[in-house]
Amino acid sequence: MRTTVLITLLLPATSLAHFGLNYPPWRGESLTPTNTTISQWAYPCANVQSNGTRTPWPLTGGSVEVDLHHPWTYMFINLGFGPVVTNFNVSLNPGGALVNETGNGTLCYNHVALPGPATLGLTVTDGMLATLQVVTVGQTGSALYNCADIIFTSNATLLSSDQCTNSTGVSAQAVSTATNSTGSGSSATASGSSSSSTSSSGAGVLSRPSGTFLTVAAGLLGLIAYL
Ligand SMILES: *[C@@H]1O[C@H](CO)[C@@H](O)[C@H](O)[C@H]1NC(C)=O
Ligand SMILES: *[C@@H]1O[C@H](CO)[C@@H](O)[C@H](O)[C@H]1NC(C)=O
Ligand SMILES: *[C@@H]1O[C@H](CO)[C@@H](O)[C@H](O)[C@H]1NC(C)=O
Ligand SMILES: *[C@@H]1O[C@H](CO)[C@@H](O)[C@H](O)[C@H]1NC(C)=O
Ligand SMILES: *[C@@H]1O[C@H](CO)[C@@H](O)[C@H](O)[C@H]1NC(C)=O
Ligand SMILES: *[C@@H]1O[C@H](CO)[C@@H](O)[C@H](O)[C@H]1NC(C)=O
Ligand SMILES: *[C@@H]1O[C@H](CO)[C@@H](O)[C@H](O)[C@H]1NC(C)=O
Ligand SMILES: *[C@@H]1O[C@H](CO)[C@@H](O)[C@H](O)[C@H]1NC(C)=O
Ligand SMILES: [Cu+2]
Repeated sequence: MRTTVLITLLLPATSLAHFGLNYPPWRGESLTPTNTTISQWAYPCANVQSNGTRTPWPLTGGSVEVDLHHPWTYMFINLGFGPVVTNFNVSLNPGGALVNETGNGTLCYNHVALPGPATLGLTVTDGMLATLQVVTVGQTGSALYNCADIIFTSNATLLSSDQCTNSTGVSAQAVSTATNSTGSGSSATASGSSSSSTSSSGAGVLSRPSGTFLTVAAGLLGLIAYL
C-alpha cells in the first residue's frame, strides 16, 4: 500500500524541473548534481543546512524572489521563528491565498507582509532569527523545498525595483474555490492579478481559498513530508 503511494508520487516527479530561491539568498546551492544528499524533494529545506549567514529582513516583511522553470506550479511561502526552525507554521502567501504561478523565469514580490502580532503570537523585534521556506507543488502533489535564513532587522530594506522583477510571461494568481457549483463538489478556479497589474490593487483582487482546498493541500504536503 505504501509502496503504491510512493510510486505514484515519485514517478511523475522525475520529469519536473526544479526551482531557485534568489532572495533572500537560499542556504546554498540545492540544484547540485554532485551531492546526492541534497535534494529539493526533501522536507523541509532540501537537506541543505544553515551555514550561519543570515539576510537582514525588515520587521514588517521583505522581498522574496524565486526562479521557476515549470509551465505552472502552486507556491507557498512559509516562515518559522528561531535559530533552528523545525515548524514553518506561519503562512506568508500574498493575500492569504493559494498561489498558482505561471511561466518560466523570476517571480518577485517586493513586500511579502508579515501577519500581525495577534496571528503570530509574538511581536517581531530587531535581531529575531527566522527561516523562510518556499514550497512549490505540481499537479501530482510532488513538492520541492528551498530555505533562506534571515534576521529581522529594523533598518533592513526591500529590494529596489530594478532588483525585483517578474520575467516576461511570469505571473501568479490566487486560486479560489467555487462553493456554489451545480455539480457535485466544488471546482477550483483562478482569479487575481497578473504581472502587469499594479501592486497597490493586487491584494484587493485576491480571494481566499476555502478551508477544504487548504486542508487537501496541507494533507498532501504532510503525506509528502511523511514519505
Ligand atoms: C551561505 O548562506 C548564504 C545565505 O544565507 C548564501 O548566500 C551562501 O551562498 C551560502 N554559502 C555557501 C558556501 O553555500
Ligand atoms: C552534501 O551536503 C550535505 C548536507 O548539506 C553536507 O553535510 C555534506 O558535507 C555535503 N557533501 C559534500 C561532499 O559536499
Ligand atoms: C526557461 O528559461 C530558460 C532561460 O530563459 C531556458 O534556458 C529554459 O530552457 C526554459 N525552460 C523551460 C521549461 O521553458
Ligand atoms: C509555531 O510553532 C512554534 C514552535 O512549535 C510555536 O511556538 C508557535 O506558537 C507556533 N505559532 C503559530 C502561529 O502557530
Ligand atoms: C543598519 O544599522 C547597522 C548598525 O547601526 C549598520 O551597521 C548597517 O549598515 C545598517 N544597514 C542599513 C541597510 O542601513
Ligand atoms: C510579480 O507578479 C506578482 C503576481 O503576478 C505580483 O503580485 C508582483 O507584484 C509582481 N512583482 C513585481 C515586481 O511587479
Ligand atoms: C450561486 O448560484 C446562484 C444561483 O445559481 C447564482 O446566481 C450565483 O451567481 C452563484 N454565485 C457564485 C459565487 O457562483
Ligand atoms: C494554474 O495555472 C495553470 C497555467 O496557467 C492553469 O492551466 C491551471 O488551470 C491553473 N490552476 C488553477 C487551479 O487555477
Ligand atoms: Cu522541478
